[in-house]
Amino acid sequence: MAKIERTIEELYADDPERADAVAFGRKTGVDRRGFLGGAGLAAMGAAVGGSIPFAANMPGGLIPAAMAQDKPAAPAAAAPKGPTYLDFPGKDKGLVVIGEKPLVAETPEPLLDDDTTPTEKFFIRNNGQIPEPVKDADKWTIKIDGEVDKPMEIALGELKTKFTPVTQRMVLECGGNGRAFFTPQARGNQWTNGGVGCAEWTGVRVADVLKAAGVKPSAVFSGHYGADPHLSGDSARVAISRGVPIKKLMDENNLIVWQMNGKPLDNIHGGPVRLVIGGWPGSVSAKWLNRIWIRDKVHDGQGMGGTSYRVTVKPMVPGGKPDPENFKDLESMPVRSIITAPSDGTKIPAGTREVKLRGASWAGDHDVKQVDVSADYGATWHPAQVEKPKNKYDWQRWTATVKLPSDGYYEIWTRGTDSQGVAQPHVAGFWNPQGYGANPMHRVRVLVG
Ligand SMILES: Nc1nc2c(c(=O)[nH]1)N[C@H]1C(S)=C(S)[C@@H](COP(=O)(O)O)O[C@H]1N2
Ligand SMILES: [Mo]
Repeated sequence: MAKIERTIEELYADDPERADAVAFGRKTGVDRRGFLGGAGLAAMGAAVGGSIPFAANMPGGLIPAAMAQDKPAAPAAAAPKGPTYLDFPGKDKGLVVIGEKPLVAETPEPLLDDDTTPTEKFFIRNNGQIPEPVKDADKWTIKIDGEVDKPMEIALGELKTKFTPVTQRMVLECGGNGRAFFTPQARGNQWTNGGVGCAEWTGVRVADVLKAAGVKPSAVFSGHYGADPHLSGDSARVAISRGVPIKKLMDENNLIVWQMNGKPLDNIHGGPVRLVIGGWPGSVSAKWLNRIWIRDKVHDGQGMGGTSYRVTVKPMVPGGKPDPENFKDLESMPVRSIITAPSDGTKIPAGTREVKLRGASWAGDHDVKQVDVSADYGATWHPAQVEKPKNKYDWQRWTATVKLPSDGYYEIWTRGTDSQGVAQPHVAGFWNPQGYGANPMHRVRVLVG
């Protein structure tokens, strides 16, 4: 066997076509054999450090490598760059920075193992600058104007006493979560599965406040504004301003929030006050909220229109030129399931024949009907025990046990199915230029023995 110059993972990273050919003995996508065998199997076994009992089921086009990272065959200079971990006051050092300016950091799946995501572990997504924290939170004001009978400017202190506070656990997920799974690479922050968290939010219902303002029949859409300066510092420009149709806005679960996990909302998460709109891209949940503008037409703020937070109407050629007419807003987030324990790359003692799994699953506006797990590349699936959501827009924790026939290298896959019967695909489909809606199954790799 020729000497290995690159790990199979590196090869997949820079030349997936050739990597597949090496591993699966194929030249093009059409005439692939679809089986891992012979020299390919031996090379792969060597790369992962164990035999691969379910190799015959391994589909082409999926990166099988793994623990190969422990022993890079390439010189250090050529080795792939590792993640940059976040160093931010009050934040877990395990968060991974995926953007510096503006600051964006995701939460690796094992850090999402808590039923309720602790604030330290909650992902960060900014589009503009991070504003200075305010001293007197209760004096912060929010303007409600546009298509309402009684436009108002209400102080947070007043909001807290005039309306009834509620506490709910709800998922907040970035619209681009999963973007890194697209091929070719889509434009934007390369989220894997970590642009998500599920916290306990305390605030008042958006609907209660809007009923007090009196929404006019002419109301069509909302436009949300926050106090964060544009990245350029230009005060005429807005960092982000998105909105939702009035029907979605009036969902009683939407909150104007000043507490996260029982503590005053941190500045980095939009404190003193933000919106939390369940099930839809996180970008509609404005941080540092200072205005809800009720509009008589679809909002046209920063981050609306074009290909921003939008998916295709009819599928387009990946990497192709977008037709501006072919896009619609991404609304409900797609179903996703993640394995939060064990973590990817876990080594398990020889002789272990059962692995206990924990995870979470959520599906935008929908409930999760079912979560299945597989340890044989999807040949057989086993149902997980899925908990009920605490309230609408909560995620659902699940547990499962998978049986392994022998020592060796395995991939464990999880697949969520929503209440509409829509399940996660094997690979990210329906490519779009800014990379929304990628929700392929999550896979973790374990080595037994
Ligand atoms: N004012 C303001 N609100 C905002 C943003 C922003 O940049 N500015 N980012 C949005 C996006 S894209 C997401 S995914 C969530 C992230 O919230 P978090 O940083 O608290 O996790 O906030 C949303 N609200
Ligand atoms: Mo986002």
